[in-house]
Amino acid sequence: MRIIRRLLIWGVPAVLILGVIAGVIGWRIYEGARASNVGSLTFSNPLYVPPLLEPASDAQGRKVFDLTLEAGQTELIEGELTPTWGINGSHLSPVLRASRGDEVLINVHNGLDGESTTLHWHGMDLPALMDGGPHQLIRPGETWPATWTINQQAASLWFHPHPHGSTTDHVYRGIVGMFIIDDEDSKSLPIPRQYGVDDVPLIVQDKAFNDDGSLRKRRPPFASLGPLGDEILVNGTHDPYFEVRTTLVRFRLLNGSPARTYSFGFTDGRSFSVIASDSGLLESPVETDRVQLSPGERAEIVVSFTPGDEATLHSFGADLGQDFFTERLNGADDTFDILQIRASQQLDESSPLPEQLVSWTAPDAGEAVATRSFRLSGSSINGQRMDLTRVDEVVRAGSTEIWEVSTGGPHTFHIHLVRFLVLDVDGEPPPPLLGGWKDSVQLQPGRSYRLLVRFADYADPTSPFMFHCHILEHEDSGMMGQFILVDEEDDAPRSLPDPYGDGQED
Ligand SMILES: [Cu+2]
Repeated sequence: MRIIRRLLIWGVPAVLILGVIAGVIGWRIYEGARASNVGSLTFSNPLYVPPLLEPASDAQGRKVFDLTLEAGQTELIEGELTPTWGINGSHLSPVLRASRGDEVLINVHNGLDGESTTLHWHGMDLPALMDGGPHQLIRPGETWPATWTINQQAASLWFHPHPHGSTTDHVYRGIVGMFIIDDEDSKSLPIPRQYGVDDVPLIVQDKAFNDDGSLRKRRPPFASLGPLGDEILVNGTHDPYFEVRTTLVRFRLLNGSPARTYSFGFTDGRSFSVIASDSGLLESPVETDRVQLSPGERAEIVVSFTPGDEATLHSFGADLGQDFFTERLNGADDTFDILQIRASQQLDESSPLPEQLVSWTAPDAGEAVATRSFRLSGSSINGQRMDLTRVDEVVRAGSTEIWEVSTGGPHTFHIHLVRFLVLDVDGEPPPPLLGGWKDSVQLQPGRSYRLLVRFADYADPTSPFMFHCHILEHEDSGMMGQFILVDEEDDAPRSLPDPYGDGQED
């Protein structure tokens, strides 16, 4: 009797628990298999390369770009029409390009029916009122003129909506574009720069689709990062290939996905050179066979080809810094073919990459006038969720600070306006790929990152900049804070107006 009772007391719950564990693992294996493009692509569609938008010029000599946000339908998957959003078209945006010293005027017209949004220039050094964060709301039918002088080194920046609480949705529907900044270095160095030929943007995004072709936010059970698509689009192209005609080709990789981290490399194991990170060229090319990008991060890579060559750009399993099981729940083990690259039988010989690209004198960490600590966990930063009316940090305009960032889970820390250097990770010098200027950094749980942050001289005590997690649903759920730049601490306001508080938004 006693044995039977023990069996019932211990056996039944044990069987139930084992059943749940097996169910979760089975579901993940099923979902994981669905999320693996390996072998399933035939590379049958030519890669779409978004056109460069030619600027007009106004009486003040500004480069004028007119952008219209609009809804439409796009054939993202063969034979299916997907309702999407785009800029000057139904999906994604033309590429914007300007040089250091240019004054730009960008008229952003909101042609979306009944939807307010914003357009944020990610990585741009500019006044807070022009930043396009959640405070610069553009209501349907309105046009927002953003104007500033380009004042930073050559880089691959990007732009996307940033409305309070609905960034994931607006980005996922397709409002994403690349903004290329040139400077004297990028124009004179012997690096590939013929747009669309040997200098090619690759906006990588994962999507999932319903049977009727509409976009679906696919959520594997227990994934904590947000939607993880099972189809990869590159510049909106599914199953893409690209033909190259030169021995060296530069790809500007942007992870424009809501939650997924990619570890890019080639299936034949070939190495390549990373020449730039988020905020511009590295001092020297870094030779590697993998570059990992979390949402919002960019890297420019230069890949070498021989005549008739074929190479497959692939995403291998990513390292989120979590334990084995949690990584799998978050899709870190998913692998994808990204793009097939086909080299012509005759290739134009490119100049070899220079050993040095740019040189800079890193600011001395001793110049930092303040050290601030940020802990990302739950849906908050330092225990506080985003409040549009609260000023979280007051920073002296033109100063340099050290921001110490740590996290309970995998997050990506992005600071508007600035570029920063990673001083150290857990007290150790950063790996070479984190050695350049950045605006976003992937954080691994339990580690501490010290960032040396330079703040531009745009004092405006009434307009905040954001700092936040760039995993979009984390941002939407409140993992974001605000800082203002001031000349004098006394200028700091206690609260800010809430642009969503007039009843037009819900
Ligand atoms: Cu996050």
